[in-house]
Amino acid sequence: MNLTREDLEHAYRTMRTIRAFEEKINDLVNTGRMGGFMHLYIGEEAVAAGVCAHLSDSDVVASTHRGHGHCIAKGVDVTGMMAELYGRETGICKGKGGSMHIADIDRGMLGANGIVGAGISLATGAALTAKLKKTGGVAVAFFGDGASNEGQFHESLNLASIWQLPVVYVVENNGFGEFTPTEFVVPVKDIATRSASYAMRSEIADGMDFIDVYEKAGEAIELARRGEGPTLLECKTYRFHGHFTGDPMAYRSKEVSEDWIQNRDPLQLFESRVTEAGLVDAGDLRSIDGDVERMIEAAVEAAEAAPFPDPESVLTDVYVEA
Ligand SMILES: Cc1ncc(C[n+]2csc(CCOP(=O)(O)OP(=O)(O)O)c2C)c(N)n1
Repeated sequence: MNLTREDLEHAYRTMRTIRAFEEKINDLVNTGRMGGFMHLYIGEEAVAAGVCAHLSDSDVVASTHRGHGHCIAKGVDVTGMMAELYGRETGICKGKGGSMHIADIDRGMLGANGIVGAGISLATGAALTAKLKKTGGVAVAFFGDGASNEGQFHESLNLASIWQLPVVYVVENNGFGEFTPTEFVVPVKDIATRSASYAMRSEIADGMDFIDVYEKAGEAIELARRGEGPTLLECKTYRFHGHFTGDPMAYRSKEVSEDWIQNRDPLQLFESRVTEAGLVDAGDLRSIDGDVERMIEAAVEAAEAAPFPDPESVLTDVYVEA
């Protein structure tokens, strides 16, 4: 493992920020302080953190409806994200996008996306751009197991393989598509095996283990950067909350969920591993927890104090201006 203490602390800060940001918005939605509903990424933090640790602002990421974790790991400003969820003018998309449309081109975040599978072809197009312009950049598509049944997945993998594009497809297999267990709708045990149809390299990572994701994503991203083509990286993971805030989760066993939450929490696994190996002190992790908590509280305060966008601005920043 070639991670320094600084890298490990950065990884923990990323995962803790995702967790704290989403625990806060879950609370805000449930108590009526924030509108709408959210798709929470809690439980899957090690995937976004492990992959994005290898990317810079000139690499791009295309996300999903469950996109807060990808945005935070890619460096999108948390205060701007919070204001965006509140629909305020100070939001990262001026309050007009909301949870499923957070984007920040300066950070290489092409956007969360309400259309299942759509980010896969966006990342493929971005990888083609990087290849043609010889930027040395890599594109990453995050998507779920359900999205791997979409035509966009199959068409994109085919083109990426034919053209040897610098792209990594990260399938976050969390065991469910909405309220349907993956095995009801996906006939293969490992989604990674779908890459064989496109003569593409694949890899399976334990999506609850930051280090495993970090190492496997690192190899895939390095190969893509060197012009050696795409990879389909399947990360086996689990979402601790429902499909969206308010989902009663009648479709899944409480015992199984509890087992994942108690025994496979990516933050707890990370902490045990790095503290037992003497790589990071538990006290330093607690101090990160405190920093993150204060940052999230300040973000909520700033968002609630900010104005809503001027109705006059409704036709700006859209594709077709009046
Ligand atoms: C094209 C399209 N079809 C259906 C939906 C409705 N929908 C929203 S999320 C979702 C499930 C997606 O499952 P998966 O890709 O496994 O992602 P997860 O929610 O598990 O992260 C569906 C079917 C949609 N938003 N877009």
